Amino acid sequence: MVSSEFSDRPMKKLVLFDVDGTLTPARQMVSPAMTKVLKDLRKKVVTGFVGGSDLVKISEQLSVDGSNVIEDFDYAFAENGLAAYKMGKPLGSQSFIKFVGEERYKPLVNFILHYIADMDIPIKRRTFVEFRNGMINVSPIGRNATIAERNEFEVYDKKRGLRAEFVKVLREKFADYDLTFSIGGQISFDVFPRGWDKTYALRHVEHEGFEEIHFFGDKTYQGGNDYEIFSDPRTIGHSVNHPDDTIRILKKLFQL
Ligand code: M1P
Repeated sequence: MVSSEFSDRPMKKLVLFDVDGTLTPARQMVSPAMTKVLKDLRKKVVTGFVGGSDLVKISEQLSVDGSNVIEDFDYAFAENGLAAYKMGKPLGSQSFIKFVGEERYKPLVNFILHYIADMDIPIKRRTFVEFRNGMINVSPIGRNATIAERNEFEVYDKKRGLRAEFVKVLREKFADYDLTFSIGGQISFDVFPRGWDKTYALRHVEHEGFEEIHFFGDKTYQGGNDYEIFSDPRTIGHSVNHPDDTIRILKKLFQL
């Protein structure tokens, strides 16, 4: 039985969304067209987002006129669901540093910073390692890059495979750490314990009795950070190339 909190929804279905590239262009604001479709959708089904970013960044992108994103969706999953909310209330969070331990974290972060220092790339900004609750995020150019700088880096990296090589080196060097290295965005990659990918969010919803759990994402290919949840047998996966694709599929699927 689906929770009585959702008794006003005619369809006992849950629809989950990745954020960057699915609900918004990468690290940009949600459009009025998407906001309207999401509002209409929420009258019919239960909705949620599952972003790789932390809640602060997701809020910057999805909040409309100062609204609170953890209330705009029924479920809010930041950092792959390692920070989770239902109907605006926290469901729990996970700690990366507790899992890894300070003693093992230090050699990892030292190696990463040395590696970045030796990288010969056109520009470097700041915050090369962002320490989050459930993961760390590593960016060779730095998280302070502007939108134009991140677009340029993405193109540069596509030609040279800098992040892919970086990740390969880390996977080999820290093989005994049981970590996943996941390239989910334009300028960085996420590092978290194995199993703490976006399927982590499903732990919070799989026993809620939904008839179907849909997931929309853009990085659904192997190695992308939507791959695991997209291909999980508990979800019906939809692969999109742009937020406009998401709108088109939602309108058709749920007669909006
Ligand atoms: O949501 C996808 C990714 O978005 C950001 O990536 P980038 O800054 O590289 O575009 C990051 O917040 C990353 O953690 C996240 O997975």
